[in-house]
Amino acid sequence: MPRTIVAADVIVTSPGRNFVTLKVTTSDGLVGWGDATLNGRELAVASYLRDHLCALLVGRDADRIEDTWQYLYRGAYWRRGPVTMAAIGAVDLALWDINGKALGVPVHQLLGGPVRDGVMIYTHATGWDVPELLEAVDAKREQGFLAVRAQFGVPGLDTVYGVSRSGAAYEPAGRGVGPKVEVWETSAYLRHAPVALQAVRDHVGPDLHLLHDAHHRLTPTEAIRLGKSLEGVDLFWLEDVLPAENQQLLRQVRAQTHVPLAIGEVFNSVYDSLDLVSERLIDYLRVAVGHVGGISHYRKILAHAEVYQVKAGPHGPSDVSPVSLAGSLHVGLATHNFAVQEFMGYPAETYEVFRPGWSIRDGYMHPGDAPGLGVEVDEKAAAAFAYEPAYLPVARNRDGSVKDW
Ligand code: CS2
Ligand code: MG
Repeated sequence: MPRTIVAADVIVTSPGRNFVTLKVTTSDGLVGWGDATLNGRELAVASYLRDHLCALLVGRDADRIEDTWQYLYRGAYWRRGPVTMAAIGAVDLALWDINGKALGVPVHQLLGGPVRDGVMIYTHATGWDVPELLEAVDAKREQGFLAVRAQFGVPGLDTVYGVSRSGAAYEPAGRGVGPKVEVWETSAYLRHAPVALQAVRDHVGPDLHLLHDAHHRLTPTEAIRLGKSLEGVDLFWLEDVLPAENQQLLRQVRAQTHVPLAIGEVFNSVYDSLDLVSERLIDYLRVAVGHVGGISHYRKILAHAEVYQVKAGPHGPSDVSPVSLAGSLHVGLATHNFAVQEFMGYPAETYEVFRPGWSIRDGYMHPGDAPGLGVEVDEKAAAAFAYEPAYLPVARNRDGSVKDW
């Protein structure tokens, strides 16, 4: 008897931040969960699912995960793009969840079983000035993290994305209609970044893995200068030095600095990383499982990267929901070229809605052995958190022109 999809429903909820979740129900009473969250553009994906995909799912065989992926991707005429791929990703995650539950095994077992005991995670440490930053890094080390991303304020600027002046936690998207505007000056950043990061390295010694994110803001010349100025810091990676579509220009950066490079959190299919990977212009690929069409497409992206010794280091801020994060951990546990998972953590309310089965020990994360993805969603709790518009900030240069994200 085929296991048929009888319902596909979209849940939009805001426990601490906005999430879009897909619930797929089968004829034998199984429920699979998928994440369709696209930070700051959530309702576009909710509509893609509600208005276009959900009706196509009803009546399909839930066990035909790959065929459903091909049907939604190749059959749509309009391919790729963040909205489309996040919607397909939610369906795919939900079907892998159902398949694991049907067979009584965790998703990592469906992918061939563990190749490691746990997935190393990195978290964020931010401080407006250097002493605050060192304190924040120390706090993360005390919690057992082996890898930490350090972000800091820049002298002369009032605000820097992701760095609060009070030391409080940040959310990538601020609530309210319309983005906040931040003023940015690259020259001030380029002067200060090596000072702040060298101070962290001197403070922590050689063992801690240190990462830094430049948020797509530099030109190739600026990226080369930054890379060279950080070579003595021994970074695990330098992230997003150029806007992600400037791929051919990355060759110049690569030729002139040996700092390891990571890119790809805004990518949505294998076609975005084909050249970067096959020319080995990056060391780490940042694609997130939910944003690239789910596990089915993600594992192909990683298989391509494996050939070129490029490793996965996926995006994992709070806007990647616990459902996607669990999917990423299952893939990470079962995939050889998986280096590190970003784990920013979530606001406390998020855990009132999402109940993940993962665990964290000594800087490593394990998705757990519950059947499927191992995350349950409390729909009643979700209903209590109404959607609120929220946007990532927009940066402008001193002359008022818009800065690259
Ligand atoms: C960041 C994120 O986690 C990261 O590496 O770049 O803060 C990112 O800006 C947001 O998640 C975008 O949605
Ligand atoms: Mg980033």
